[in-house]
Amino acid sequence: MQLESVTVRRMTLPMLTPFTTSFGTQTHRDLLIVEAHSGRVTGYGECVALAEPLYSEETTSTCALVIQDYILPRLQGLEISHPREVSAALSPLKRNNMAKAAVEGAIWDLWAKRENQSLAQSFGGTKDAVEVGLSIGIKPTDADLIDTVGAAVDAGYKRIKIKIAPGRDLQMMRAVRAEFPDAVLMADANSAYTMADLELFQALDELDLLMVEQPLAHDDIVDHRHLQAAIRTPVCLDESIHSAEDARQAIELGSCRIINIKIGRVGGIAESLKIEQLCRQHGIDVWCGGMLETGIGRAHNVAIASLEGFTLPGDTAPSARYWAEDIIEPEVTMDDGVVAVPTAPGLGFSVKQQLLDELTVSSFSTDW
Ligand code: OSB
Ligand code: MG
Repeated sequence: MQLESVTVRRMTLPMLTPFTTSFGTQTHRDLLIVEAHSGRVTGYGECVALAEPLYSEETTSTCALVIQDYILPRLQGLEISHPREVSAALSPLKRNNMAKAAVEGAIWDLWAKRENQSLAQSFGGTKDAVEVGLSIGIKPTDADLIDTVGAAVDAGYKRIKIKIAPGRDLQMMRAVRAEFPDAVLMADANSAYTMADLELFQALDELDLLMVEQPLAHDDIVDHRHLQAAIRTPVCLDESIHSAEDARQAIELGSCRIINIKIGRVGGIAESLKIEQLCRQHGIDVWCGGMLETGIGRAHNVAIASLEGFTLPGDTAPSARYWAEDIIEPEVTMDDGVVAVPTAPGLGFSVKQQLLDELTVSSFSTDW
């Protein structure tokens, strides 16, 4: 297969409710959708970078530039017999993982459709449904948070993640635990703390959390090792893991017991598969993270979460939670805390092309 053309669209979607983490508040999602065309088939990918470099160094604008100037030229005329070859062709380009993953994801969807396989099937996903957790942003008051957690428990989510930040941590988590003694709870710090906060994490041990996600710096695995050695709660790494090599080093050091895989953060599906395999070999639990995606990115996430090594519920809540109207149909539904893995070819959804056109504020295409 050769790519005949690729189109990249930029759009801004207002979020139904603002989402606050230790690094800031998202009220809108500024994102890219990649369409890869070959033989009258279209594959879709989503770029998960945020508008500002607050989660990682990439942004929507840097990704658009890198895709246009560096990624697409390397794919022109390339004979692709398997989508795994895309990450190999892009490997000379350092990092820019979210830009790479957006394009690789579109090509993977395209290839799966042409092979008449579901995306999950195309890389060996075995589950027919995946367990779903919810990620709850920082709320103005504990009462607001408790209401939101209560609604999530009632809705059947299998695991509830609560964002923490300095000043909104121990007391707040104690209040939630007191209200929901049996809930499966975890906290995500988005790299807001240092080892000077060790006592805080030791105190969190009392709350029987499933894990604490990315407590320390976004680029650290050494201090995380010291922290993990000093607390009972499993440490999960998110921001710190960009590749299977990073995962290997973190596992070897003992920096975490759990890894959150985000396809965008690690540069694509091929790299995600390597990390899943490595974690399976080492008994490290894995789950699929989220980046406030539309239905397109979410469908990629559900497909990857269907792999055996994804042992814990992921942030794969139906994207209707974030958007007034999603760009895919039919709408994803969650029953008893699980979402079905689509079996139709590729992503298994159709994209609302007219809505996509309406939402597009700018776009570029290859001139091959
Ligand atoms: O750390 O997992 C994170 C959203 C944006 C940036 C980072 C993170 C998140 C989430 C969202 O937690 C989870 C979701 O997409 O539902
Ligand atoms: Mg996280």
